[in-house]
Amino acid sequence: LNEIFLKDYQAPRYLIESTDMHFELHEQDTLVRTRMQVTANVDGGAGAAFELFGHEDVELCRIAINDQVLSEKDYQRQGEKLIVKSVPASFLCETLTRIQPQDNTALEGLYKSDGMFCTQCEAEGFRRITFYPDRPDVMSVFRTTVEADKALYPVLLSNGNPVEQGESDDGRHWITWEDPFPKPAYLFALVAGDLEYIEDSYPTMSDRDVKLLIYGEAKDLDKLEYAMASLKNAMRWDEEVYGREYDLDIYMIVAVDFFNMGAMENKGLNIFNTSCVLAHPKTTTDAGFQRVEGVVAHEYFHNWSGNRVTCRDWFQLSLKEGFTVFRDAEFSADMNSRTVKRVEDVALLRTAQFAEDAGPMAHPIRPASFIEISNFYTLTIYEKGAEVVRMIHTLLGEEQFRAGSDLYFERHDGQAVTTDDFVAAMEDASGRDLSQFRLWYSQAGTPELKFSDEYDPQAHRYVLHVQQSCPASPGQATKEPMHIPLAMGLLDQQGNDLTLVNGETTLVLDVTEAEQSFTFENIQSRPVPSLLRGFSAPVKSHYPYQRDELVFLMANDSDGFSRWDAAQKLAVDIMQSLIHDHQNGVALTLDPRLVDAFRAILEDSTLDKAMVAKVLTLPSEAYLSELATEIDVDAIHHVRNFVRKELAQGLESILLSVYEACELAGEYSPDAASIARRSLRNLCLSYLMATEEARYLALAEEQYVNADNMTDQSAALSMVAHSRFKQAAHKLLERFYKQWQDEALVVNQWFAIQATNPEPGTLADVEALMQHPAFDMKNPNKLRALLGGFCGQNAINFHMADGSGYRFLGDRILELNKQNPQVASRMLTPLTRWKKYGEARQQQMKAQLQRILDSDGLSKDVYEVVSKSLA
Ligand code: HT7
Ligand code: ZN
Repeated sequence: LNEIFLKDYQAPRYLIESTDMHFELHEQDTLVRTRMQVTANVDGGAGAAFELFGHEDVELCRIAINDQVLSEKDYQRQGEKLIVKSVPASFLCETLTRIQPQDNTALEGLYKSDGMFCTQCEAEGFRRITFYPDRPDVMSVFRTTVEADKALYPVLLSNGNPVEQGESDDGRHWITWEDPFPKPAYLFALVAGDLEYIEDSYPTMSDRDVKLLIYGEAKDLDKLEYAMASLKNAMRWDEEVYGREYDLDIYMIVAVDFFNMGAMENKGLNIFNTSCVLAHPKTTTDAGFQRVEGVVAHEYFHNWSGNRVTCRDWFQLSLKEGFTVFRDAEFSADMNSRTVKRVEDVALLRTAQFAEDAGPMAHPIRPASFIEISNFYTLTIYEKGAEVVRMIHTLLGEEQFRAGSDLYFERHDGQAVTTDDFVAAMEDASGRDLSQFRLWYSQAGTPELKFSDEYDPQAHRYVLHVQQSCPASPGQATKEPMHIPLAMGLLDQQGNDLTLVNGETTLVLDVTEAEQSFTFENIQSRPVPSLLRGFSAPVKSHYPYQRDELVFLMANDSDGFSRWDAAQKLAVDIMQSLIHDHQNGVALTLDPRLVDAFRAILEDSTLDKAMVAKVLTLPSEAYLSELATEIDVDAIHHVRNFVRKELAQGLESILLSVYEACELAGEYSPDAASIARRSLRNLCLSYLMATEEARYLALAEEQYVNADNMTDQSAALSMVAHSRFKQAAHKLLERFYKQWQDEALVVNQWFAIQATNPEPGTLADVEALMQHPAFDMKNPNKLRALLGGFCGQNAINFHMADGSGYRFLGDRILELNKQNPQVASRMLTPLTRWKKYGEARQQQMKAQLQRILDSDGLSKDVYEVVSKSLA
């Protein structure tokens, strides 16, 4: 299968000045007429062949150049390419294609979700609609007419502004939309359905009124307000923080139930997975509310970082995604608690992105090659990409970063550019040399920093030594030293920050060499270093902390993130020793320092409750697995449960009193303070449930019954469902389903809670649930809940020693491969990490990968992941 390389990039030979489309939507055959006004690119297009892309499922009924219908001898088909050999320097190209959206289960291109037509064109979905130069550096204005049956599809939408409409006697109607901003085809969108909407307006900074419309099914109309409020907050924030104003007169969001990812930033017409837009206290958890706020903002921010300035080619994906994730993270930090947001993002990065960086699909944030671009919508491109932008922000400071961003938008508005252009704008605006920093874009793998230090009491001198390295990754055996911004401080014996330079207590050191030392003078006693404050770089850091020093940092570090990190390090250190003990048959005893440190935090009522909940949450099994050289699934699970139970028994009375103290009166609100109370309260309850005492089962049941919101209800349900109280679990799960069977997103939570049950027998439950009438193999949200929950978030069951979890996933991938290749290849991830398991598991995991590789008709998506993970 074809591998595509960044080094082979060539500018397009022809550009499209304007595109006029006509969609005739039908229940069986949909007809698409496309008229493109084409001109040779200044870079020497004239005389060259004209290249279009079209998927094999698209039937080409007609193609004409300047009214001359082409016959098959006038063009060549090479895979997805259609090459017209001879064209003039400027011409009109017209095509007519026939497609079957109703049979499109891949959910790329034009498809149907619950009876409504919708599109997903990023990255290469447009070629499943029509033949077109479907590449992001070909930008065109679009005029789109959508025509359909009026009764079935009263709402007809596309990008831009509606300009004309009409209807015919046969019950059909049409609307024409015009988008004045040139855009690549991946930002094209169309929706047709029986939809209702809520409406609002937003006065921009230059006092233009923008009409805001959020569309959904009638039954979901009461769940759209939070997305609307989030949208308006995002619009205001982008004006205030980046000086970016919205450009069209109308901004639309449509909620659809069948969607491969979270949402899509199509110009003026975002299409959202219902899971990222619908929010109501009764059906949505606090995490769900925050996700809606974050994703709505993310898609909105793309209007500048993605749409006005887009990517030259798909190797530059992180140009828009890394920058936009950085922007949405800062927005969420400003709307809620900054430290909590940072902790959540770092936990995700260190657990899942670091694992990706160490796995067979590891790639730099600007990959050098790919077989299927859909496989590169990864945590590396998004989350590590955002960390790279954050590092530039750290190096330049707020003001110069803003100057760099202004210059980037001004220089490249309306263009398709590269990550290098982004870095160049940051350099030019700040005068800072980022040449070594650019290695972050080309080198894969997680760099490691190894620290040591020495203190000279006579000279009052402290020296911090640092060595950097980066492990080999596919195709990159050796790495050059990177430019790593290291934010750090020093604490004196009393726990106060030392003033280091210019009154600063936190310095950003430039780590640029393989080995480097930093000297600090006038240090009166041996300090405790606080390293990588705020997680200033996406690296692993190793300093030989004593447990007492970590307890000290937990209590005293002035950086909230670092206090949490110290707690994580302490818990990791303790759990890693216990795992070792367990493996060697040594009886387990918990270091009392962990219990004492946790008690001190629970007793301090002045602390931010959200942070207390974060600090008291033990590192996940997934994080412990990422840190392990060889993953011992059973030992990790056993030890984490042991520590939870010991903590719960040691802290029982304070846990109960904090649980009671955190009860909230009054109406549900998703504000930061209320979310904090609920999260701490539910954390306390989960510890209490870990004692396995019946009185806490009763408490969880009481919470379930009294809950007026989904956060408390589903937290209680999952604690009971994952407990050894089988009967109670069964009863509550039934009751929950009965109550919520008509709410698809809540039923998905019900699937996920059952799929992640760590108790034995879950595989059989999951197999049974796949036959449940509410399950639908074609719906990605349901697949993610049930299959994703079991294979990706239930290690103890997925990795059962008899290999049944692996066989189950292998079977499902083979089923999904044709039906939805993008989802199939994502679901494969847990099998690809076989190298970190013991020999027996490795063999079984590889056998499943091989079985998939040997099967006929593999999609590019699945083929790329399976073949690379077996290489
Ligand atoms: N830019 C969007 C990407 C996306 C996507 C990619 C592949 C297949 C389906 C997809 N749906 C959306 C999402 C975003 O980052 O905003
Ligand atoms: Zn994005």
